[in-house]
Amino acid sequence: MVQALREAMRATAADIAKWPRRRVRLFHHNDSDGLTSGAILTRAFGRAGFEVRRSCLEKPYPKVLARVFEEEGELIVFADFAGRIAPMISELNAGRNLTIILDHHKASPATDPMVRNLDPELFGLKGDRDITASTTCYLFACQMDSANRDLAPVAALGAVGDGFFVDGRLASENRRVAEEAARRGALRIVESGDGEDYILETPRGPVRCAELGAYLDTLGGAGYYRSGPDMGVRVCLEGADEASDEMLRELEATQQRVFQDQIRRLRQGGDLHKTAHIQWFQVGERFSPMGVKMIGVFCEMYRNADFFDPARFIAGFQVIPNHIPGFGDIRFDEVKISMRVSDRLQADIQSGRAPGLDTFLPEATGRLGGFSDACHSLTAATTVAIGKEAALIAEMEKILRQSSYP
Ligand SMILES: [Mn+2]
Repeated sequence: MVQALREAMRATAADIAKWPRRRVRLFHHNDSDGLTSGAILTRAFGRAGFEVRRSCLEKPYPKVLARVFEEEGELIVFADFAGRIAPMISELNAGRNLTIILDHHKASPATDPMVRNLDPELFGLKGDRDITASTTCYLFACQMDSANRDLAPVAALGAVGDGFFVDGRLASENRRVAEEAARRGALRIVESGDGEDYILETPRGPVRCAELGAYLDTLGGAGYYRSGPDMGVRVCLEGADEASDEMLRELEATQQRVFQDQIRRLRQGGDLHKTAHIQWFQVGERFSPMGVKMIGVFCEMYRNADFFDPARFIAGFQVIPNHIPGFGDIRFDEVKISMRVSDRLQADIQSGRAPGLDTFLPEATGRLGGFSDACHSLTAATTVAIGKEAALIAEMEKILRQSSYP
């Protein structure tokens, strides 16, 4: 590990050991990397004698953060998100809480000494190659107490789940965690045709990490508003069982039913609106009780389907419920927009013949007072107020018209 990161983690772990209040407010993401991160920290803080109040978030929404930082004298931890918004968190925190960020996405340094941004991106590691949030949390947990080394297989599970490989193999810190898990007899690293397979030894026998990672993704995504993340964290620490299998089956059935209904609507044509460059649809609350990640999952799964025009950008809207499980009611009154492109448009974007989604969605969102989080050239998502859907599309068309894109 980079020496400076280890030192920063050690210093923060020492501050935790001296922290007067033995309780921690833990926020973590809902995908397999986020759930394993939440599990590792829940166990590590539990062992250190802390009461852990854990909440799973799909995103660190500003309205949630505003509520979180009404507190004072608390220990607050964010895992698998928030690295980039450390300056905003610093302003909200204003020295009043000890706040720790264990993320691996693009990061900005904190500006409040009481906010510790331990995102390895700030220490020369690459979050999309060397280290996941699960591995970051694991390394931090080991600084708290070397007994937490037994959590290496949970970290390895998150690393495989996030899907960053070099030549089909985990790399750098992620790889070292897998090797530690293997030394402990909890993981087998097996050569496969195009790299490596990672097999976890669980109470029910060997399971591929890739398979268990997808299992967790469904619990956390499709099950977000149905205690799926709680079940996911339990699976990370204790293994899958009949109850988690049953929940998975129900969630898969829900997803199947909801998606098929949406496909039928899109096929019938009435749900799909088309402008010069964009095709868009609004699922409202029909995807409930699945999380708002699912609008992105839907667009991703069907981006090449025949009910979409391969030449137009795809945009799906889903209403964000005014409630965060395990946290409380929050009036968002917002919709999430997820955008994807067909293979054909993808080739045009990659060759520079078409603009990437990140060149117009965040800009248009900003003009409407919305919130941009994760925007890349081929996948992008932001949020705006309910009712601004058509205005957002119009704003994007305006930007596209002003660019040289025909
Ligand atoms: Mn992650």
